Order: sequence, then C-alpha cells, then structure tokens
Amino acid sequence: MGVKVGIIMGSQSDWATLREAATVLDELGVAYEKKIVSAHRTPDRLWAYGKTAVERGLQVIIAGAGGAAHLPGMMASKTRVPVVGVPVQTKALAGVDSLYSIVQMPKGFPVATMAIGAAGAANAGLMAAGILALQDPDLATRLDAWREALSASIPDEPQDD
Ligand code: RP5
Repeated sequence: MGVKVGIIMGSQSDWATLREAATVLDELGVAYEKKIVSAHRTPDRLWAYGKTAVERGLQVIIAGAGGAAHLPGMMASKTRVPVVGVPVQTKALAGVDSLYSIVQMPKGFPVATMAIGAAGAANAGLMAAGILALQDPDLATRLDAWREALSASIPDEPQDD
C-alpha cells in the first residue's frame, strides 16, 4: 500500500501555498505524494488520479487551486476519498475567486474547504492528519503533542514591537 495522503495542485505556482500542507505533514511524520493535476490543462490526468485514488489506498486528498479553481470539486466528483480544498490566493481577486469556486459544491459531492492561502493549506495538512489519526493511535499522539506545543507557544500578553 502506498501513501495515504495526496497533495494535488493546479499549477507549479500553487506549490508555494500547498507546501504549507506538506510542511505540517512532515512535522507529523505523515507520508504524502505531491502532483500537479490541472482541471483545465491536464483533465485526463485529473480523471486518472480520481479514478485510481481508492485502489491506490489514498485516504485524503488535499487539492489546491486558484482563480477558476475547479480541481477540488472535480476531484470530489470523481472519487469518494475525502477532498480537502485549499483556495490559493490570486493576484487579481485576492483568492475570493478561488474560495467561491471551491466552496459552493452541489449537494452530494462535498469539498471540505479551508481558508484562503497559507493558513488554509496548513490547516488542510492538519485536517488530513486528524482524519488519519482516527485509525492511527501513534499519529493521534503526535497530533495532540503538535497542538499542545502550538498552544504553549502563545504568550499570555502582547509584547511591544
Ligand atoms: C490555476 O490557475 C492554478 O491552480 C493556479 O492557481 C492558477 C494560475 O496558474 P499559472 O498560470 O500560474 O500556471 O489553474
């Protein structure tokens, strides 16, 4: 059985954002694959990826795209593997276009849509880890520790610059 998490993105230019998801998964010791799969530029690649996702053992797909961001929704239409969508922040419309393209899925084909940009990508990694942790006690322990460390890093009071 291969990796359980797939990180897919519409373009090389999305990697700067989706890397945040990969970094979190690295910190948590979760293996993943990363692929460029564009709904518009490589539709056959999208179809093949979705068609084989279950048999390849993927359990979560993190899908990020910007602008007319159809990749997450189309992937959700092609596989029952849960899709976590990341709206990439665009220059023209600040990522609101990406968010709207991903979030308003029709009943029957959900995409768990994160926030726009880097925070959304990091949270996508955490969402994927949380899903896998339901069946993986060691990962659950690591995720609990990661969350506790984050909480412990927050100071009680604000500091002057
Ligand atoms: C989308 O178009 C991609 O997901 C990317 O966010 C955006 C721009 O792509 P590039 O022109 O930078 O390749 O399909």
